[in-house]
This record gives sequence, C-alpha cells and structure tokens, in this order.
Amino acid sequence: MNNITRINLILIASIVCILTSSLGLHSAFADTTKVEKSAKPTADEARTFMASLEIELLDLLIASERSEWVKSTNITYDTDMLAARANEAVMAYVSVKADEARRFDGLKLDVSLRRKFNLLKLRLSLPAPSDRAKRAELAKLATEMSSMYGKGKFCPQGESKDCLTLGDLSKTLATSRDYDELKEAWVGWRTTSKPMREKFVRFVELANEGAREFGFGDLGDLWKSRYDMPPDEFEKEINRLWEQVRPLYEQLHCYARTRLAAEYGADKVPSGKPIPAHLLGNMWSQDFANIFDLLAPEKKSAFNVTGILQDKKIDERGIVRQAEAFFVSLGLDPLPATFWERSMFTKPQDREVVCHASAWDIDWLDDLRIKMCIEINAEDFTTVHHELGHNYYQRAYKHLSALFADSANDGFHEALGDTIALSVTPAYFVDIGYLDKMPADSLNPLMQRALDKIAFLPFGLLVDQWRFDVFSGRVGPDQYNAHWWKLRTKYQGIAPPVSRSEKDFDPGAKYHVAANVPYTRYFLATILQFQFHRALCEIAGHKGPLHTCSIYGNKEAGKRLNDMMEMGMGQPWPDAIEALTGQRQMDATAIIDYFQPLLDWLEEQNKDAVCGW
Ligand code: X8Z
Ligand code: ZN
Repeated sequence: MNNITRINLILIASIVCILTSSLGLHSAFADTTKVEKSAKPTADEARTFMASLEIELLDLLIASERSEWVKSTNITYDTDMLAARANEAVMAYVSVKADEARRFDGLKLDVSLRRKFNLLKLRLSLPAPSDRAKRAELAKLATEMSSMYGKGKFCPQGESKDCLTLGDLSKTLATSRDYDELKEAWVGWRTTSKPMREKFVRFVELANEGAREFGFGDLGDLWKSRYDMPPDEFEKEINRLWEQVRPLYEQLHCYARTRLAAEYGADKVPSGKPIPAHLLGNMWSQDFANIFDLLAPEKKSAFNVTGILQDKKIDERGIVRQAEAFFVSLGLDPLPATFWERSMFTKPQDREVVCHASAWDIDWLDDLRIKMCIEINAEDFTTVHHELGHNYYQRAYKHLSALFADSANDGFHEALGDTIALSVTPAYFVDIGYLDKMPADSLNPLMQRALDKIAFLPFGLLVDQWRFDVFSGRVGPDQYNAHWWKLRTKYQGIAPPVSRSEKDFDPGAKYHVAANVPYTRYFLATILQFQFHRALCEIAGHKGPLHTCSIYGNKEAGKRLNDMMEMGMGQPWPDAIEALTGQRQMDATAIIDYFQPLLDWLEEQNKDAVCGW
C-alpha cells in the first residue's frame, strides 16, 4: 500500500474507536507491554519496548490492510465496518504506545532508536483526543466525510435520476468545449461537498485537540513536523521552492489564457484576469493536460501517447506489463505472480469500488498489488507507472522494521513512479517498438508534460496552505470558502465560473480534503522527480537536453535508485537524496532545466500579452 493509503488507513483507524472496548484492546496487547519497568527508564528498556511495539504494530497494520483491500474492492456496509474495526485497532494502539513512550523522553538513546520514538508520534495523520466520546465523534465525522465524497453524485434532473458520478463529470470537463456544459459539470460536482461543511468545522476542532495531546500546536503543525526539520523551517522551504518555479507557471498560465480566449472569446476569458476554473480540462484545474489540443505548439501532433496505445491495441493488463518491463529493464525484479492474480486493474461492473488509483503492500513483504480503473490513455499510462513506483519502493524497504518501512519523506514515495514516467519519451517508444521511427523534432511532448507538471505546482502547494490556515485558526469557518478561492486565485490565477458563498464548501470537492490526506507531498514530488531524473540521467551518461533523456535499460541508474529506496525512512531524508543526487536539499533547478526550451518559447509567445492576474 502506498503512503497515501497507509496514512488513510491510520486515519480510518481513528474513526471507529467507539466500537472496540478499550478493555478488549488493552488485553490484545497486554502480553507485550510486560516490559520490566525500572523506576528510572533505561536505554535497554527503551530498546525492548520499541522492538515489541514494531512487531505488534506490523501485525495490526497487516490485518487492517487486508480489511481495507476487501472494502475498497467491494464497498458494502459490512466491509466498511470490518475495515473500520481493524483500522481502529491500529489507531488505538499507536495512541496508547505514544503515551507510554513518554517515559523514555529525555533518555539518551542511539540515533536510530530515538528516531523511531520521534516517528511514532508523527505516524498518525489524524490523532484523536483521548476522551472516548470525542474520539468517537471525530471518527464518525471522518468516515462520513470520506464516504460522502466516495458516493458523491450530481443528478441534473433531480433526485436519483440520470445521476452523474465524478468519472462522468470529469469526462465532460476533459472533452467538452462548450462553456455552459462545462460550467454545469463543474458546479454540479460541487453540490456534493456542500453538506460536508458543518462536519468539517467540528472535525477541525477535534483533530486539533488530538494533535495537541500528541504535543503539537495543531494538526498542521504535526503534518509539517514530518520532514526532519522544525515546522516553521519546512514552511519556509516550500515557499522557497515555490518562488523558484513560479515564473514557469506564470508563463504557462499566460499562454493558456491567450489560447482559451481564442477558443471561448475575450469576454469569457479576459486578459490580465484569472482564468475561469472550468475551462482547464480538469475538475480541480490541477493540471491542464486535457486542453493540450488548444495549446499544442505544432498543430499537427507528431507524438500522441493515447493514439500509440490504442493503435497497439494494448489492454489494461498490457499497460501494467509494459510499465513493469521498464522497472525490470533497470535491473529490478519482476513483480510476484500474486501481483497479477490479486490486483484490480479494471472497474468491476457488479459492485461498488474505490476507483482512485492506489498501490498496496498487504503483508509489508511480497503481497504487492495495485487498484485502479484503468482506461487506455496517456494519463493512465503515467498513473500506472506512478503506482508501480510505490510498489517498487515498498519492496525495496521491506527488510526494515515497521517505523522505518516508508519512504525518506512522503514526497519521495509520490515521486518514484513519476520519475520513471519522465523516461517515457518518443525515443523510448521507438526502443520498445511502439513507434517505427523518431517523430520530427517538436515542442509538443514538452508542452504535454508541462501541462501536467508545471500546471500542477500551485495546486499542489495551496491545498495544504488552506488547511494549515484552517487548522491554526488563522482562518475561521466563516471564511472557509472565501479563503479557498483567495488562495486558488493567488497561486493558480483562476476564478470560479459562478459566484461562491460560505454555503459552499469547495475544498471538500477534492478527495484529499474530504479524506484527510496531506497534499504537500505531491508538490514536493513534482520538484523531486525532476531532481531524481537529472541525477539518473547523469549516471546513465545522457548527453543533450534533459527532456530527451530516457534511463530505460540502464542498470546502473536502476541500482542507484534502488539503493536510495532501500534506505526507507531509516535516516533523515537529506541523507537519502544525497545518496542519489549528491545534493542534500530539494532543488527546483532540475525542473527549470528540463522545461527551459519550452520556457524560452513561451516567453516569445507571451511577449505582447498582458501576463499575470
Ligand atoms: O492521489 C494521487 C495518486 C495516488 S497517491 C493517484 N495523486 C494526486 C491527485 O490525484 O490529486 C497523484 C497526483 C496528485
Ligand atoms: Zn501516489
């Protein structure tokens, strides 16, 4: 299971603490807490405590993982309850152990053991208050909000008639070029999050109370403390990275606005103003990949991944095989037979499932799987690489004990598969025989990539900027939606197509807000993947522009990547990034290098335009 899912799992564990009596839970791990407790704790005692903790935790995590898989691939009332119960056990266990572990605070321990004690407190994305009633209330709210998102449908004809799912509405956003039709789909999806608002207000109060009991100022403070530096330093760090990449986004935004004005009219897309959010091809305007046809530098597209896949008549399983073959070409082992038997690659017709793509590591060993509703197109081709990246990372650190069995920071986990997908270039398609010859030189592939990666950056940043402001109380419930749009306009330069009010709850229309999944990881991943790519291309001896590099087939690059993955979370992330790149910092110069040719072109295109908003 990937990072996101694992953290989700722990979140859900908090949901149902009410169902299991604390007596039952305590008896479940009473044996293992029989550590000899001297009056003054010793380092030996701390080591024994941690050793049993990690074994017990793993057991609970595995049980929870299995229930979660069953639930996500067959959602019913009962599978929900079973998964919730298993998750609850994890949540309660971590809370109890984090409390017991205070005994060892201030004790001199070796670096690695002290790191585990610190990680234990950071493990939960949703720490619950110890008050049972409040914990139960928080748990219920968290479940309700994520299910509301999962079940969300927009019924334009009224109740239960011709209702549209997120998948249906997203398809309209991606393919329609009719301003009003797009607006209806955009507004329609946001009707599903309105009822979440009140719940979210209470959720914030209770989650903060839990975080304070764990010793953090608020929940945002806990999330920001997961990066081997103080939270305020981390905040400065993400702002530093954003300032490095902001000029790229502003150029892309400016050009996109010109092209959209040509398509929809300058009255609908005025220059110097934010772009209407529903015209960018994506439900959250988080990338612009689906409006490539409007922005392509060369109209006659020479390289079209969706077209190549469809011409090849490759099926869903075939796409996964092809992505696996990339990892194997780097010298990594093929996925186990059970991966092919147990994964879910397509949307079943006979039951409800969670289609949002995820990767799993059911037994923290070899039971790797992905769960996706694959469509044969370029976007899902990349997402399959993203998911397998999680699986290969999980496999690489499987030798580590529970608290270290994770990526160096959460951005690394999200970056891994995307790094591989950056090597899916025209030359790669020629190499694997999907193309007969190299297409003529063109900026189109670089533009396609920019619409995915550069466009994502401000969104990747702002989702948690909003939550940090909400969790810290800087923004109260009376400004939730207004503040969301303030940030959407400030960072992304977009505006809602219809007026919004505090009756709306637009942040809840994004999965990660409804399901309480931290989001800064994706911003970091977007920076990191280019840094990893640049380092790997150097190792592979690539000559020429960075965007033409593919590490396909390069065993040395594969080994260096795997060496970093094998470090897991055992050491601070600067050690891990240094092992691969020689740098100890996250650094946006790689993404800038990569897109430089496109940036030059965009500046030329924009020279007479009024950029900014
Ligand atoms: O949620 C995801 C992955 C699972 S870790 C499919 N992503 C973010 C999103 O969909 O919003 C990948 C890109 C950003
Ligand atoms: Zn992911």
